[in-house]
Amino acid sequence: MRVYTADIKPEMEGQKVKLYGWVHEIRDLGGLVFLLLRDREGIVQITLPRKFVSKQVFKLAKKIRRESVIAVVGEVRREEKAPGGVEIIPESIEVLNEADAPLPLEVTEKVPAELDTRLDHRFMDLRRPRVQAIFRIRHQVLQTVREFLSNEGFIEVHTPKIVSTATEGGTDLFPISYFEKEAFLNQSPQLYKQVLMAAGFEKVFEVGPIFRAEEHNTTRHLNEAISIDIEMSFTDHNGVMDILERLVHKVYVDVAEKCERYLNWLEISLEIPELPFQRITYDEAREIAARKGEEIPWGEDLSTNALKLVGEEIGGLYFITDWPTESKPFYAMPYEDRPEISKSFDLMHDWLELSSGAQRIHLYDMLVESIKSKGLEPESFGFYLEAFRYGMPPHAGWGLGAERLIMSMLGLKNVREAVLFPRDRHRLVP
Ligand code: AMO
Repeated sequence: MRVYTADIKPEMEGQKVKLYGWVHEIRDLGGLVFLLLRDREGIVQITLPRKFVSKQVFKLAKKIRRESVIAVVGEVRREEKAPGGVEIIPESIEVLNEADAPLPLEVTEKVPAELDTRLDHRFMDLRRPRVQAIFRIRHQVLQTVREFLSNEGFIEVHTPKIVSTATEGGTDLFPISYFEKEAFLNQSPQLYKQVLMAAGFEKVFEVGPIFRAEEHNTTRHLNEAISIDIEMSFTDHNGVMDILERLVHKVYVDVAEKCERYLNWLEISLEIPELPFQRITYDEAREIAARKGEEIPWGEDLSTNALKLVGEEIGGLYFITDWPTESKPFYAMPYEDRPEISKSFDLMHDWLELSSGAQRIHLYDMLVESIKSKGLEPESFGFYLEAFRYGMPPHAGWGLGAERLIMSMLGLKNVREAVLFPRDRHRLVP
C-alpha cells in the first residue's frame, strides 16, 4: 500500500494510501494544520481540518517536530491549491522517530547556508530536494557510462588503490604505511590499465577513486575524486577522443531524457552538445590567450586565466590537442615527425578540464628514455616496464573526472557539490 509522493495523482481521489517520509514543514492555522511530507520523490501536503480528522491525529500533528520520520495513512483528495494538485486527509499518523530541535540546518532552503555549514551537516543538507537531484543525476551519469562502454566492448576492471609508485608526478601523493613498506594511495589507474593492454583485454574501463594531495583549495579540486578511465589497444589518440565525445554526448542525452524531474528540481534545462566537439591545438589555444593578453611560454601548461580566455572564445565542450611533450606525463606518445609535440588531448568545458588522455608510448626503449627525461627512475617502474617487453600493443586512453563532468553539466559553482562527502585540504569529516 506504500506509495511515493510523486505517484499520487488527482485521479486517485478517494483512494487510501500509505506514505513514509519526513515532516518537511508544519503550518498551524489553529483549526487547520498543514503538514508537508517529504520522501525521496518529492513533497505532498497532509491536510488536517479539525472537524474531519480524529482528535488524537490532530493533537499529534500540532506538536510534531520538523524532520521527524512519520508514516501516514490517509485518503487522497483533489486540491488545486496544494502542490501537485492533491492532498491527503490522514486517518493515522505514526511517528517512527522524532527529530531533535533546533535543526542544525534548514532543509526548506528558506534560510540560505554557506557550503561549509552544509557540508558539516551533510546528511541534513542531502535531504534538500535540490541536493538530492544532483545525486540522482550522478547515478544516471555513471549508469550511462557503464552501459555505453559495455556496449562498445569494454569490460569493467578494478585496479589497486594501494600502490607503490606515482603516475602523475610525485608531488601530490598521499603516503601511507603498508606494514614495513612505504606505499601511496593511487593517483590514477594509469599504470595498471596500460599493463592490462599487455594482458590482452584490448578494451577496459574503471570507475574508481583517485587520490591527489592537492594543497590548493579551489572550487575544482578534490583530494579524493572518482575517475572514469578507459584504455584501448590498436588505436590512437583520435580513436579514444571519438569514444570520449560520444560518451559525453550520450550522458547529456540520457540525463535530459531520464532525469527531467531532477533537472526541474535544479531549475536547469540541459542543452545537448553537438557532435563532433570542436578541436583546437595547444598552439591555437596559446594564440587565442596571447591575443587576449595572456602570454604562455611555449611548453608550459595553460594557466587558469589563459583557459578562461580560450573558454570565452570557444565555449562549451571542446578538445585542446597536441600538447608539448614536456608538459605531459612520461607515457604520452610524441608525434614521429615532431617529437616535441605529443599525441595528447584535454577535454574542456568552457575553462574547466574534464578529461585528459593520449596515445601511449608502447615501445620499451622509448618509454625508459621518456621516464628518465622526466627525472624519474625506471627502477621504480619495474612491474610496469616488464609488461612492455613481451608484446605490448599500441594503445591509448583517457581519464574523465566524474565530479567535474557533473559540475560542468549542471552548472554547479563548486565541485564539492557533486560529492556526497568531499575531501579537501581542510575537510576530513564527515
Ligand atoms: P589527469 O591527472 O588529467 O589525467 O586526471 C584526469 C581527470 O581527473 C579529474 N581530476 C580531478 N578532479 C577533481 N579533483 C582533482 N584533484 C582531480 N585530479 C584529476 C579531472 C582530470 O581531467 N592518467 C591520466 C589520464 C589518462 O591519460 O588516461 C590522468 O590521471 O577531470
